[in-house]
Amino acid sequence: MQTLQQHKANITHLEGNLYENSDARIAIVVGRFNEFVVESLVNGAIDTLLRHGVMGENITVIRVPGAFELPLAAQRAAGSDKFDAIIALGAVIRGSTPHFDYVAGGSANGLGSVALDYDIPVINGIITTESIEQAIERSGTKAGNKGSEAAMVALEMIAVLRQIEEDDLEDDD
Ligand code: INI
Repeated sequence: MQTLQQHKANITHLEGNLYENSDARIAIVVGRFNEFVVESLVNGAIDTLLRHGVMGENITVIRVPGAFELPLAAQRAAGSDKFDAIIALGAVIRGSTPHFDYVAGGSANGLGSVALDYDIPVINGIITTESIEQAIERSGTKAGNKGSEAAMVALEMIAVLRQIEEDDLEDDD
């Protein structure tokens, strides 16, 4: 009979790395609304992807009017079979919209559905804040850059999904 320690040693652990990305194909869908903030997210995401070995020719940036349009653009990108992950970037600021909850909730729910319907990582890099100041903080100042974080999440998800697939293939052998 195996001991608890032996069972523990036999557990399979899968976790994505961030360094084997030269073939990763990424779509960045961008809601232009609050462009001043959003462009910093786009720059952060692109910078992080390139620094982690993603090739410029494998990155496509798709711009739409606002965050509410992001799920449809993400869905089209997912259906094209041209991408391994989709990063959605936008900024929904409560101060500037009475329908904040609809825009923020609609875009987040829609992106989640695309991920599950199309079996592809769709990363929610939409910042939702009370004020413009908070949005600025999350787009490359005090509180980091949400675009950059979203890019890392995309790379990790691509890697871990590949590992799950490879692990599955090994089981079939
Ligand atoms: N879109 C945003 O991305 N952020 C916002 O803060 C915002 N505000 O304030 O309304 C916003 N509205 C536009 C929305 O995303 C759609 O483009 C619009 O409703 C047309 O469908």
